Amino acid sequence: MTETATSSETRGPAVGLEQIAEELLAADKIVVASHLNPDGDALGSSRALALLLQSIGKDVIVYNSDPVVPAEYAFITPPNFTSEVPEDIEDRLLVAVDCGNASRVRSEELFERATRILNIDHHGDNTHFGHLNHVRASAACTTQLVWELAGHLGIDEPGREVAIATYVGLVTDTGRFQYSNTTSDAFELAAQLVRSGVDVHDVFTRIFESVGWARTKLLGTALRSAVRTEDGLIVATHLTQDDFDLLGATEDDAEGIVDALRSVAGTSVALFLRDLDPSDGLGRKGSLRTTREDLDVSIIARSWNGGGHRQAAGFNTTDDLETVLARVDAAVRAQIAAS
Ligand SMILES: [Mn+2]
Repeated sequence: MTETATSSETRGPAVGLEQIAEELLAADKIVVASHLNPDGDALGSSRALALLLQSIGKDVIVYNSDPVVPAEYAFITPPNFTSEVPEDIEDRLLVAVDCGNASRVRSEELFERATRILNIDHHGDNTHFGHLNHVRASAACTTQLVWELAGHLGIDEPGREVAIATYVGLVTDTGRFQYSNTTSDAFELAAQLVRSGVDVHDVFTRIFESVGWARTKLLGTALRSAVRTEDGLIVATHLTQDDFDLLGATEDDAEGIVDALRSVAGTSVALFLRDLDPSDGLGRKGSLRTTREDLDVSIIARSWNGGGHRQAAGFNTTDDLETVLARVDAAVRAQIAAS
């Protein structure tokens, strides 16, 4: 197995949320950062944390290397949202949310210039890149941790806006309360959030019932060109830059495709590869999903220096579909043989 970044990136200890709160309370200026191609949990936890900190008088900036919030998440755009590294970054406490490793933020400058880093996350393979790290793999989403943090910050009533942002992270990271991370805690949190004013149907309509035409057609293209191994164990597809250009689709429009592949009967692992905007210089992006408890696709993603959860992981590569599929196929069968 390829060595992970864990040992080289580890900066500090694992701590409880009280210690995270203590540092936040002592800071005047803070920058909250999350991962590129932000999802509901990245944006939800960025927004929830920023609103909480603002409510206790902190000067907060929210950083993301992606300057555009996906349309379905526009309603939870974090306050003071920017893709520029703050000029006064040295004076700001950096808090990374929902990032398994520092490179997920995709700003070397941010991490090089920041003098103090806190890390709040729920990815099991988190590298503990913060000076203080609160990583809880049992949490369904990072917003769950931020919601809990509110109490440690002395905020008993986080309010409706924080509840909505928290709920978005919860409903998206649990696959609408269907993935295996949907514990009784997840439902208890949902109940609390509804009591705090979340309109579940309104959130559903905004996120899941507002699918753009380009996205719908892109899913069609992905399904038409899908392939699978002879025994159906692995289903895979690849979208080229041309596929995106023809439909005027963006990377955000690719969300949900890998889940459609995974839902095919008999599939253990779904693989989705797509070309990224050439100006990004990142080659292709791969996503892996498994429905099996005995498989860990994050290990496979790490062989391309990617990462994620046991059941959902991603990586960047310049390899083509055939090469990627061959490596995934071999790794999956080796894991099955060993289990
Ligand atoms: Mn998450």
